[in-house]
Amino acid sequence: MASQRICLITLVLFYAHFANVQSATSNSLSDCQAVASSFRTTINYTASNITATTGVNVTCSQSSLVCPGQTINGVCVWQRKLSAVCRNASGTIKIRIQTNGLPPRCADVPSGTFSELNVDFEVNFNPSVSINSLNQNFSSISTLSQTICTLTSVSTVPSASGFVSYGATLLATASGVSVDGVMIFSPDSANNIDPFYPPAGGTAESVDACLAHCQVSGVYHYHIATGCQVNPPTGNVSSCASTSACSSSVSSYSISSFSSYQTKTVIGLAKDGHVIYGPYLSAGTRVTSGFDACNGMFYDSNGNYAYFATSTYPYLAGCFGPANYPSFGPNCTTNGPSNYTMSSYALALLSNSTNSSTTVSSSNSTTTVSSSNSTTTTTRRSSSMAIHFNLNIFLLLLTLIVML
Ligand SMILES: *[C@@H]1O[C@H](CO)[C@@H](O)[C@H](O)[C@H]1NC(C)=O
Ligand SMILES: *[C@@H]1O[C@H](CO)[C@@H](O)[C@H](O)[C@H]1NC(C)=O
Ligand SMILES: *[C@@H]1O[C@H](CO)[C@@H](O)[C@H](O)[C@H]1NC(C)=O
Ligand SMILES: *[C@@H]1O[C@H](CO)[C@@H](O)[C@H](O)[C@H]1NC(C)=O
Ligand SMILES: *[C@@H]1O[C@H](CO)[C@@H](O)[C@H](O)[C@H]1NC(C)=O
Ligand SMILES: *[C@@H]1O[C@H](CO)[C@@H](O)[C@H](O)[C@H]1NC(C)=O
Ligand SMILES: *[C@@H]1O[C@H](CO)[C@@H](O)[C@H](O)[C@H]1NC(C)=O
Ligand SMILES: *[C@@H]1O[C@H](CO)[C@@H](O)[C@H](O)[C@H]1NC(C)=O
Ligand SMILES: *[C@@H]1O[C@H](CO)[C@@H](O)[C@H](O)[C@H]1NC(C)=O
Ligand SMILES: *[C@@H]1O[C@H](CO)[C@@H](O)[C@H](O)[C@H]1NC(C)=O
Ligand SMILES: *[C@@H]1O[C@H](CO)[C@@H](O)[C@H](O)[C@H]1NC(C)=O
Ligand SMILES: CC(=O)N[C@H]1CO[C@H](CO)[C@@H](O)[C@@H]1O
Repeated sequence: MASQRICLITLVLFYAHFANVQSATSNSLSDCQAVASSFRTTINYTASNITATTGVNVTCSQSSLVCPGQTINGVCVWQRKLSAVCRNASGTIKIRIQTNGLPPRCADVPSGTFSELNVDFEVNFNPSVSINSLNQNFSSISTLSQTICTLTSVSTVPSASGFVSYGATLLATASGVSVDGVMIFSPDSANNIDPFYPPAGGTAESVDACLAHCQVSGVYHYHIATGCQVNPPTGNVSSCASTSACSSSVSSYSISSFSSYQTKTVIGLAKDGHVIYGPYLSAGTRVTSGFDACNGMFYDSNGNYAYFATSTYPYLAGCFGPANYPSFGPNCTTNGPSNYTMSSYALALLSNSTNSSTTVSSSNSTTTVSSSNSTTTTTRRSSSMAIHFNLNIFLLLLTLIVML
């Protein structure tokens, strides 16, 4: 009986210690490496020049397509080159992505230019952000549309992300890089409208069945998620127009292409250092709400923030968040949300900090998250967690000894 009571007391202490541990964003070196390992890299170091490295050959025997490499006996051969490396820069974990932008599969590019790129940037990995300190706060359809519906608005990355570009390719219209090395662009077409569901008077753009296409200077890119990112098809890739499920609804096709990946799946990294996930938050649970006007979401109680693939415009990342949750949507699409709602995590983070006198741990946790300089605070929290953990192990062992 006594030992049972002690056990109960220990459990209460165990819980209390963990309840006191303040939440922290997952941006340790190993968190970064886990995301980096989702990239289909061809080298595991940072190259001085990614384009000059030896890549991995990709062959495509499809005829009448633009070839970004050389055509040998009617077969197009190119090398894809991709690196994703994490490092600890004096306590701040950074991720460096280098890619030549070429895909690990056939790409149906029927005409125009298809170029090898030299993309190379480094950014703070999953930097801490706060619902109380928004990067975007849209007050009208007009201000929302001016940002989301402008191709080049992703050229500005929040300074707290520490984004630095080292490559030769300009990234003004890129929002990130896909795990297959292909660029992810702003959700907008060259005409600053939804490329798939344009408003009246606009024209939809054509893509291949992997939902990508080249812009005028030959940069192959995505505007919307596709299962091809995580599972490149072998063999030929046709056009979306000639694939009935794709041509009837690009957005449904995008989501259904993840039928074998109905769990939280890294599909890319945004230029602000936040992860881009596929359409699912967890096994079988698709993200259909909870995202903000940028398409980012606070998705756990630690305050982690990431972009998720949605079936509504802006599909991946429309701007760099966190943003607010307006009661209106952008005007450059016929497939946008008409309003936005906070995730339960966002709500909890908000209410806990709004009322600073509510609880000891809650009031100071969000303050720390919002005031950034994150890695120092994260390290401190991690070590305090370790101390609590050790203390709890000790108490558990003590209980076991008493029980024996
Ligand atoms: C990098 O990859 C090579 C093989 O390509 C492997 O031998 C080496 O151990 C890897 N290095 C690291 C640090 O993973
Ligand atoms: C990188 O390598 C490519 C291919 O070898 C070369 O064309 C380019 O000039 C190099 N860039 C730099 C900055 O050295
Ligand atoms: C890659 O393709 C080139 C032709 O573009 C060829 O010379 C080379 O041997 C191939 N490399 C491998 C490893 O297959
Ligand atoms: C791909 O298309 C080419 C013609 O464009 C054809 O010769 C080849 O057999 C096709 N490959 C596959 C795997 O269907
Ligand atoms: C990162 O670097 C800082 C300072 O240089 C150091 O205190 C910390 O232990 C390092 N973290 C890891 C995970 O190596
Ligand atoms: C967003 O802007 C509104 C005014 O339009 C303001 O009331 C609100 O406090 C702002 N929210 C944040 C988190 O900055
Ligand atoms: C959307 O709103 C912006 C800003 O008010 C305006 O400039 C633009 O013309 C509008 N676009 C459409 C398609 O209505
Ligand atoms: C916020 O407070 C509620 C209770 O008021 C608690 O359940 C929740 O875990 C807290 N969230 C965070 C992120 O601390
Ligand atoms: C929010 O949008 C959903 C559909 O996206 C709609 O069903 C709902 O009525 C809207 N709510 C408000 C308050 O406009
Ligand atoms: C804030 O918390 C205090 C004490 O917990 C409570 O008295 C007060 O009503 C709360 N205020 C709001 C706005 O929730
Ligand atoms: C919260 O942090 C502030 C300074 O950041 C400090 O003055 C205050 O005492 C802290 N509150 C608690 C309850 O730890
Ligand atoms: C100690 C430290 O890293 N301080 C930095 C906190 O972040 C600001 C900008 O957000 C930097 O200017 C400080 O150097």
